[in-house]
Amino acid sequence: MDIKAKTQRDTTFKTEVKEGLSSFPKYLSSKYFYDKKGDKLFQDIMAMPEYYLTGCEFEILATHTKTIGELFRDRENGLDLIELGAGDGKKTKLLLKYMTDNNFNFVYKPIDISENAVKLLTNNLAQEMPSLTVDAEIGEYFEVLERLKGFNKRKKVIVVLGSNIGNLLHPKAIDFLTKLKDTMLAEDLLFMGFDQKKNPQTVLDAYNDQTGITAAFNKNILTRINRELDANFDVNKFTHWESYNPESGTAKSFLIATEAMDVRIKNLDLDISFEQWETIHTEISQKYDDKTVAWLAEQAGLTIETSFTDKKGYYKDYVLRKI
Ligand code: AVI
Repeated sequence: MDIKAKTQRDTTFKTEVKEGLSSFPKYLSSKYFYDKKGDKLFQDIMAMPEYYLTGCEFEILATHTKTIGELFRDRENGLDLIELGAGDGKKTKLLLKYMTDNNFNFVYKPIDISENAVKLLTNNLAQEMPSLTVDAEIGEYFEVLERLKGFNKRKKVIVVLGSNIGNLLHPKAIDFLTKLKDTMLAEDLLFMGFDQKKNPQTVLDAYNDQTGITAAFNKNILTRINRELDANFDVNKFTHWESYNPESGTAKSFLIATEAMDVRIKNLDLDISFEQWETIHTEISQKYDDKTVAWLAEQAGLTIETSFTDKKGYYKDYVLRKI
C-alpha cells in the first residue's frame, strides 16, 4: 500500500472513531475489526461449527462448481475474475481450480482491505496454482470500485462471497450494488453470497459462540484503538452482546460497559465516559430472503439471473446482471 493511501486510511480511522464514540448511542464500524489479530479471529470464526455460513457456501460452490464455472465462461477474449473481500480464498479456490483445469483464459484479481490476507493468499496461490495469473490489490470496497471501471476490455465477473454485503445497512448495500452495477457492461456478472433468514436461534448461536471467539473478535476493536490511538480501554470491562430481529433479519453486535468508566484516547485528545450498561454498536449482519435480495437488486439496476443454495437452504449465492 502506498504511503498516501495509508495516511488517508489512518485519518479516516481517527475521524470515524472520534465520531462514533462521541455520538449517542455510541457506535464503531465493523470494518475496523480486521487487523492482524482480527483476521486470525475471523479465520477461527469461519472454522467454528456454529458459524454455518462458510460451510454452506463451500457446499454450494463444491456442489455446483461446473454450472457456476460455465456461467462465468467467456467465448471471446477471456475474462477478469474480480473478488472483493477475498480473505483466504478457500471457497474461491474451488472455482479457480475448475477454471484452470478447463482452459479458461482469465486473470484472478483478489481485493481485500487486509494487507495481511492479500499477502497470504497471493503466496499460497503461487504455490498451489502456479499456472494461475493473480493480480491482487489492497483496498476498501468503495475505494476500489472506481478502479473496476477500467476493467472493461473483456468480460468481468465480480465475486463477493461470505455474505459480506450483510455488514451494510440496506441504503449502503444499495449504494454498493449500484456502484458495482456502474462498473458492469451487459455481459458482466455479479456473483454474490447472501445469508438467508432462518431459525433465529441458529443465527444467534453463530454470532454468540460458547467458546467466546466472536466475543474476542468484537472486543478486538477496542484493543486496536488502544494500540493505534494510544487509548486506555479496559477491554475486560466490556461484554459482547448479540441480538437478532427475525422480522427485519438484522443481527446486531454490541459491546456493553459492565461498569461506569472514563476512557482517554490520547491521539484524538478525547475523553469519553461510559455509564454502566452503556452500549457501543459494532456490527450488523443482515439476513435475507429472495424478496429482499430482488428488491435490493432492482433498486440498484440489477436483476437476479439465477441462484444456488445449500441442502438446508441456510445460504444463497445469486448471479446478478445489469438490467
Ligand atoms: C464478514 N462478515 C460477513 C461476518 C458476518 O457474518 O457478519 C463477520 C462476522 N462477525 C461476527 N462473526 C462473523
